[in-house]
Amino acid sequence: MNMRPLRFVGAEASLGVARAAIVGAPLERTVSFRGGPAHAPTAIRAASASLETYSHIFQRDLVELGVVDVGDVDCEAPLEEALSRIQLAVHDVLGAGAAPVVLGGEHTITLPSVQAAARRGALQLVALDAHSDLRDTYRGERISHATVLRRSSEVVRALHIVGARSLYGGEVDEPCFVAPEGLWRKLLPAVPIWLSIDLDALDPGQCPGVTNPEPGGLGYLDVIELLRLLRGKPVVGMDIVELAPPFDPSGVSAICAAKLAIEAVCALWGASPPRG
Ligand SMILES: [Mn+2]
Repeated sequence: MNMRPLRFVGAEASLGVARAAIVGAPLERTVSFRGGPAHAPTAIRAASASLETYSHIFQRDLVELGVVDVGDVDCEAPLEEALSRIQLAVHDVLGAGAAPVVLGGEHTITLPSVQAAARRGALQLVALDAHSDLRDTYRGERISHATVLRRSSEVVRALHIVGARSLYGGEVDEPCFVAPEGLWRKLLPAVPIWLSIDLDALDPGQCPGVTNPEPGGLGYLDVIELLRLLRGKPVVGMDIVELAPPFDPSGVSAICAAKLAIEAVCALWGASPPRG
């Protein structure tokens, strides 16, 4: 038989030599508006097949950099257990010397991801998000897509939120909000960075298939500029969350997510020479 599993385009390396690792985290538990993130890792992998592995912008090729697709974390478990499985997967990838690229799933998956990265030392979180996700509790829950940046802020040394335009009103004095062009001034020098891209940070005109669309967002090329800014900085891992395939009938949002993953890997982990 000549079979192959569905995997992210160009992810042909193995863990141990790969510079980055695709990790699916199809968690969908606390979604409040419209569902679908459980199907996102599969949709993003399928969409990636339509894309080139070469980044014309960053002049790197995913295949040459070495990327592995380790599959999906089994999230069919009570929330706490699912989160610890995600944390373990991210921890294992980091331990293997690769940068995790976690495909959510709802935004809640950022918490176990940064917890895994913070086990290795100080960390700062750069989150692209339309929503502040800074509530202390939401619908009685302390851990939820609407509280994930509050919980994550308790784990990291600094939190920087770019693209927020949906706030509940209690967080306006928080120092974490930053304009895209101001991020470089806010970053703590030499402190490792986790990058979280909630796709709703993008304008719904360019990435409509998300759980909670919010008008007035970043353009795709704004996100590319942020990747350019983060290039050469100590980014240790990233996630891309909140794609809702049922609300992405054209598939363009899944392609946007897959393309951002390719550009991010080429930008963030393509600067140094390949691993020997
Ligand atoms: Mn979010």
